[in-house]
Amino acid sequence: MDMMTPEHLIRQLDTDAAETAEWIASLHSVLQAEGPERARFLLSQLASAAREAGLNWRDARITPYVNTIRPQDEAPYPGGADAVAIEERLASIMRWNALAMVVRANRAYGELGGHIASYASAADLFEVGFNHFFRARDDQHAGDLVYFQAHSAPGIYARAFLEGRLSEENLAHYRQEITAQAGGTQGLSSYPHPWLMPDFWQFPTGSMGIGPISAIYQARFMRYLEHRGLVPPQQRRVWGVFGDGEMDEPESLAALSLASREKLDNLVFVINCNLQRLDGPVRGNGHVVDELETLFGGAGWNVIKLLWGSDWDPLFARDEHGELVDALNRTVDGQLQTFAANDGPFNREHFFGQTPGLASIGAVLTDDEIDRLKRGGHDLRKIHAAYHAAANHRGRPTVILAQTKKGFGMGSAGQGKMTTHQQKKLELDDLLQFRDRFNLPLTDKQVENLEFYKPAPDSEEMKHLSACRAALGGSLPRRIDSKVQVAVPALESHAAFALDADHKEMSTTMALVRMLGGLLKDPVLGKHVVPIVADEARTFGMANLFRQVGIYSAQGQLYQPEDIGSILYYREAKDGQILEEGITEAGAISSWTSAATSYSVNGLPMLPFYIYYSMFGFQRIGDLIWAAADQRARGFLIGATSGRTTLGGEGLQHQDGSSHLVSATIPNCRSYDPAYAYEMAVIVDDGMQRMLEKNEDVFYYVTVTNENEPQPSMPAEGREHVREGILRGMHCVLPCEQPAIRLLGAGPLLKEAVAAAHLLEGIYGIKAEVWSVTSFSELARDGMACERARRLQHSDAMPWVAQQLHGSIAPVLAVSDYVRAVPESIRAHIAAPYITLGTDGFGRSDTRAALRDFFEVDAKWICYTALTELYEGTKTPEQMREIASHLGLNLDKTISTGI
Ligand SMILES: Cc1ncc(C[n+]2csc(CCOP(=O)(O)OP(=O)(O)O)c2C)c(N)n1
Repeated sequence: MDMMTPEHLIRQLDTDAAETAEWIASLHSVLQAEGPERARFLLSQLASAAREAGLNWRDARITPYVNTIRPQDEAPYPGGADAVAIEERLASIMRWNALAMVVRANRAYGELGGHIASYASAADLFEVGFNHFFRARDDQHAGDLVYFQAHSAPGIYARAFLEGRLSEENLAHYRQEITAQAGGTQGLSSYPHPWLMPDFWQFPTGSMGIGPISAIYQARFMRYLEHRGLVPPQQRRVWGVFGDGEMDEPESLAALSLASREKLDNLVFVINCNLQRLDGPVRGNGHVVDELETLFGGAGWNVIKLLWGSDWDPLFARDEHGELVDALNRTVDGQLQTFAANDGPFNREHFFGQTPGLASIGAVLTDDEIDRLKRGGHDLRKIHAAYHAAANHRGRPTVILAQTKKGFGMGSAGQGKMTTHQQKKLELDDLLQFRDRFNLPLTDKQVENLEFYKPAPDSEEMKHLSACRAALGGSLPRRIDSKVQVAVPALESHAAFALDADHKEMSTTMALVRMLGGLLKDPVLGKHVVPIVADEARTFGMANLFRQVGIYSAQGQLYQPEDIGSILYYREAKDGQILEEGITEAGAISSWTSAATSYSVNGLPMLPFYIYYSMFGFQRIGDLIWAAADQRARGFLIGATSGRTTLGGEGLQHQDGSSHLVSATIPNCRSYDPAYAYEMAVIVDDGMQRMLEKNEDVFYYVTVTNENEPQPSMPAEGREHVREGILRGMHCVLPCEQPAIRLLGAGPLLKEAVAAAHLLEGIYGIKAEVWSVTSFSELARDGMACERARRLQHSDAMPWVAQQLHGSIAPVLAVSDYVRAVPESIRAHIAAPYITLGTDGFGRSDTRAALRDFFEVDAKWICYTALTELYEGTKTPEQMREIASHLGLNLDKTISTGI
């Protein structure tokens, strides 16, 4: 408590208080006589004079620990004191129902979990938004987007209950989704999950940090659509209510400068600064609010501190010598939490008792009044004033740092307690106290039974609540499952070059980019396509698109690009179509999610292609992809320069051998590892049809490589059958009668399998059939589905892989440029002996040939491995060594995992 704050130091350093007072008086007189504009001008002149004099002076960027908005600048409350009183009652009812929901669930089943204290602190912040700001979508307005702090979900359900959207039955099944469904009702998901409550939740926020970065990119994508002329400009906002602890996540802060750089004044963050996280204080020994003020302010945001309620105003008015402000500046968050957890007498003694001046300020209050002094985030008027200022601020995004008490109103059972985050069981006494604290019209019995409370339809509260929501376009959150279709052009129109490649040499990346160029030109689909890169467009040969469709820039292009003379010049434009995000995979995927959910969020289907180094996808930003999946995203993720042995020289951190393992775990992600350009074309075509025409909630992960290869044409005969095979996961590319072995090659290693087949036949007279496996995960999923149907419904459905390999018991050998677990995923569905080769271990930098030898996945190793299986029991180890030596293989080399 004896911290030295700047104000303290200033007082000590003030060697001439009279002179200081003169300067301040001058400022006040300028302000009064000539207004704030002139005052600001003079201050900036002073600052530059100081700079010129070499003073190296810089504004501390931290303002005192008081509200940014002065009482006299507060916007009037719509409906005045009557409305405030009604809304306070409503907030109390929300609090009770939210609490009852959690406590009830945990009374019944202690394992269900849930949170009370977070919403208790956020309730008023939500309520002001619901009653006055959060606009729903209707015929006139496309609707605001609101990101709700996930573990405050009970409060959002409580409101939906009062609005008549959820029933008591629903509330009684909080966190019991399966049981509820079995009983014919809808349960309530733990956190916001569009996948589980598709008509309700829009944005998953349960994983901390995902909400903030997503909200920023959604606000940016709205601008993108406007600037491209795809939607009319409109007053639409993105609101994000997040926790102060959540701001520790790197993603929370990662895109702050993008928001200010792009002048996203359609974006408002409300940070619920209850000063606590799960384990304890967020910044016990400092001020999280000040830290966030510096961070957001430094990044160019408009910062509004909302710290103290209206009942503090008279106290500040009496604070002639700045003692109160000084004390607040000095009181660190850990201490503020202790004050929150204690009563009036304690606060009088330990806060107001610090100096005689403070004591006299506090003397006008009774102990009870001290106890009830509100923090800014619990005062509807102050919250309204802050939201109003934020909504009307132009040119910059706004953050409101709202100070609250965690577990507000939970009394000795939870308010400000270290353990409050996980408090989900309350004793009867605590419940009764809560009722009394918030004046809830509930009998003791009703409290004991944790009955949900809903005022009569003609009560003041219910009428007010309905009127407010009606004025704002209806209920919210609400996810709209738009069924708008976009016609997909015929495959031949943009992919003829791939279907009839005729052994022209190209990489699958080149083929994809060429297809993309064609799709962008399509008169119907073209404008819906959103190419996204994170500073790798040139790597993937996409520079031609710069000129063709331009790079989106909210400011257009304010400079003459160095390469203006080139036909591929770096063209930035306000209506540019490419989102070039710079080196932020987290940002690029957030843009992708915005575009991929546009069909629902904006009622306008878009088709994003995010093309990136595959290693920096599922591994680096997997959780953002998981959230996109929850949000029912539709689009293409293109994992380029993929394959652990195919990327060549890039080495350990770049070579991806695992993304297909992770992508396979995402239920609505269809993953493909095509070898040929025509396969890729068929997959993209299928994806577009499913997502844009059939409106299926799936997205596609397709890996492409940078290895130039002669590309075969799609077989002219039986194209439908080939297409089916590609999409279901495998098709035969080198058939043979009665093969001794079947080789399954995936992606870039298919050609090694083909070469191995030639070796086997040429040297050893062994006939091998070769299959292209485009998707182990699709084969595995189909296999699991058939297996389950067999077990449960006694179905005789046969997995695709089993159908294809049916009719022979010749061994099957699979090779993939990913870890062996990928081809292993289909083992259960193969009747014949099955051997897998993959690229487990750390990558290395070297040539593809050296890497494939190292990982034992090249043609020779495939050949040798096939022989070990075929010669089992007929050749001695010495003979096998001889074969290896003949093939040029070293059986004594370090094992491929490289350990
Ligand atoms: C990525 C991630 N890590 C951890 C958690 C677990 N978790 C849920 S809430 C929470 C504390 C949140 O604190 P804060 O953001 O301050 O919100 P408050 O509940 O205090 O309002 C934690 C650690 C999570 N949901 N997501």
